[in-house]
Amino acid sequence: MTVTPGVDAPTWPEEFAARYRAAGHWRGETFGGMLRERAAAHPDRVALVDPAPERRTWTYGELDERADRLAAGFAARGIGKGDRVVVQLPNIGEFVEVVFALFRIGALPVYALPAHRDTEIGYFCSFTEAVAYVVPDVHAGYDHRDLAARLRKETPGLRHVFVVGEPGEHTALSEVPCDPAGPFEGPEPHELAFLQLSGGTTGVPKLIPRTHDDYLYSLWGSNEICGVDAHTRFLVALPAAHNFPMSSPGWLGVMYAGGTVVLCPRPDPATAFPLVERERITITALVPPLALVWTEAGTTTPYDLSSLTLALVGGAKYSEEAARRLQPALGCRLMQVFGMAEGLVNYTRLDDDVDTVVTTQGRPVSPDDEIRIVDDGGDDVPEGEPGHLLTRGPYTIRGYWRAPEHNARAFTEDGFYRTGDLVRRTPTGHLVVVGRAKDQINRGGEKIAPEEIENIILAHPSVHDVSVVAVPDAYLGERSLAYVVLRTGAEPLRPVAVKRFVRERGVAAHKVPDLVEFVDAFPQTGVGKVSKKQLRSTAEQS
Ligand code: OOB
Repeated sequence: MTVTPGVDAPTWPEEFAARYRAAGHWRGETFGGMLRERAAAHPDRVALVDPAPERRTWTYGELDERADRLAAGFAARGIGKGDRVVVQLPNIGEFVEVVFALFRIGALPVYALPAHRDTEIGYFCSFTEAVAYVVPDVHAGYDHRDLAARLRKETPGLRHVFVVGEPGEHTALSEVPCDPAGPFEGPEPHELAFLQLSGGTTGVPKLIPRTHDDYLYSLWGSNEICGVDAHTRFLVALPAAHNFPMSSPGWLGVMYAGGTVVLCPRPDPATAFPLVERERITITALVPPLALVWTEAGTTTPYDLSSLTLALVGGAKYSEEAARRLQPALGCRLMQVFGMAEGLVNYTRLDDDVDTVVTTQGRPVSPDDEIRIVDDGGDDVPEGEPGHLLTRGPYTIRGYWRAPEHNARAFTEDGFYRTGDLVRRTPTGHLVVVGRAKDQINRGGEKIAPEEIENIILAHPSVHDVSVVAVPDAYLGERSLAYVVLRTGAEPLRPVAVKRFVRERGVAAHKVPDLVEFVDAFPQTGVGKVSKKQLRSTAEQS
């Protein structure tokens, strides 16, 4: 089950790799090595704070040692370089320990989100041929051990389930660490570090292979732009497994700089604001709906938020009006972030004027991020005009994990990633996101591939056809609406029954359609395909 570079995960042609190394973007570091170096330089500095239920802290020295011991324990159980391990942990200290232990071995974490259920986790385990799955015992009222037990029956290759907390029939993570027998061979900087999830537009989520070299560049590049240093105290309010709070600059960026990462169990102001005060948080990352809630709460909060210097907002379109209100309410700077787990990240800059910060989604991290804005035929549009965003660069993947057919569509022949976003560029080089060409719903930063939900609903015996589209929503930006055509003669269904059907199939709660409407037929395009464009405009008007 080794990973074959260029086959499992397309990689950069050698001439590009050489250029990125020569430019100093790829520094030849690995995540395991990075932690080792920080621990050697300042072993007693606090790397990580997990505030709940009782406050725990890990210094860089402790984290380094714990990662070594856990890595040794994983290795003793047969987990080796290149093996895939699905990690589904909430914002707790063990998440960081586990991923650094895997980095050390060169095993690849597959970052599942806490909200994922049987369908998604089953797919990640089988598609990546994962050898292990790491879970909490119970999180947010859900028993992950039961899911793991169901999964093990169906997935013979899944040899281990490690549980943080009470293990039940599985293995307690706390039993795994042991004395290292010797140093690991470990990964090379150009090799894969992990598989990240794509927002997706297809029936099953695509996996994003990121290397040590490329991801580390996105971290330190982001650190320079955001002013992250050893004094930074970063609050991880969003799920730690998501690319935005992980790397833009995220908890990994802050650790790269030797700063302190504080894990927040829930992102609401009632949980987060006391932590901002107590832990003297300087930076955090929010999606637009959360930024709205923080802005509202910030104006009247009794908590002292004065340590906060910067709020990064991204993941979905942030309205200018909401953006203008953030700074006065929270008393900190705003930076907009337009990024993607596939790579490219854009930031507004600390020296941009307010109008630029509130009306654009920033400009790329790297001088070697290549941006093309093209029309439907693939030709460059005149400067300033909107078009499809294509990108290529030192931290943007050249293809998804084991998906050659999809890659042929999602990337141009010369390696540009088709982002599916519609943008225009201002004279200062900032991008403004004006829309989306890809079939995706952006529900407050959480991405939903309509096709994935359509496939589930189609399995209902009363359903003849279904089309899932986005509808505008004042708070989330978008919500999902399932238009359903029932089979002739089928028992009438109620919307709630469709929602229940999707939920019972075992998918993340945010993918259950917010609205369900029954129709007799779908509008069609000239070639007889369902016209989602027309469905969306019907939805907007209703
Ligand atoms: C981030 O990553 P993903 O992979 O969950 O989603 C990427 C997509 C983009 O292609 C775009 O459609 C949308 O999310 N998006 C935005 C946006 N930021 C992301 N749309 C409008 N305005 C923005 N500011 O969402 C992500 C990854 C790293 C950093 C930040 C966000």
